[in-house]
Amino acid sequence: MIGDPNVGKTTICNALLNMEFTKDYKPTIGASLMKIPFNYGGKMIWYYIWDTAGMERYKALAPVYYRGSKAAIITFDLTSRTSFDNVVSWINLYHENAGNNPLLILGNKSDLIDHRCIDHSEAIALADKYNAKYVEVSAFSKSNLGEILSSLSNMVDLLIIEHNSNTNQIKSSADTSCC
Ligand SMILES: Nc1nc2c(ncn2[C@@H]2O[C@H](COP(=O)(O)OP(=O)(O)OP(=O)(O)O)[C@@H](O)[C@H]2O)c(=O)[nH]1
Ligand SMILES: [Mg+2]
Repeated sequence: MIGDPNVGKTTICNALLNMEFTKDYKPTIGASLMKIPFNYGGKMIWYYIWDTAGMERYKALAPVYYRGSKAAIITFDLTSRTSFDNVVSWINLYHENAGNNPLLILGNKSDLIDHRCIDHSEAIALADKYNAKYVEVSAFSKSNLGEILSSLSNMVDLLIIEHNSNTNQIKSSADTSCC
């Protein structure tokens, strides 16, 4: 999870964990690992998401979290033109360190309708340019949050460990039929 400071990365992760929305802004220091459950066609799977800091002073640490990742979620604030303009530099930084993995771009704070300055078509045009998926969300109103984890499940090959009494079977989502 990457993007400018204050765009709502931590709040989105907390909302995915059904935690209460808080108005206070507490910048993330370094990064924290979020383990988020998801019902994938009747099976419970876990996403391990690094919620990274947006503040410039922590940028040097970023590659540590990008390497070994399967996809990037790049978040901007729909009420901040600067955070939208910086999406490209976050994409470049990610690609330099993690290669050509899938990208999911989130436009957050869709509840702040009167303050919005990025329209849907502009965000879609950017996503198309980088072959990314775009989803508009609000961590406050919980709008579209379900789209985040379901989009990721279509973008990455999930590692599914099935537990039964005799053995743990490991499958990838590419050879698992679900739904
Ligand atoms: N209205 C509204 N406010 C939001 C939303 N999501 C987050 N916020 C607010 O935005 C501020 C920043 O949220 P954070 O989640 O801490 O931002 P962050 O991207 O993690 O910031 P860094 O950790 O510094 O990179 C907080 O005051 C949140 O309450 C949203 O969907 N709507
Ligand atoms: Mg944060």
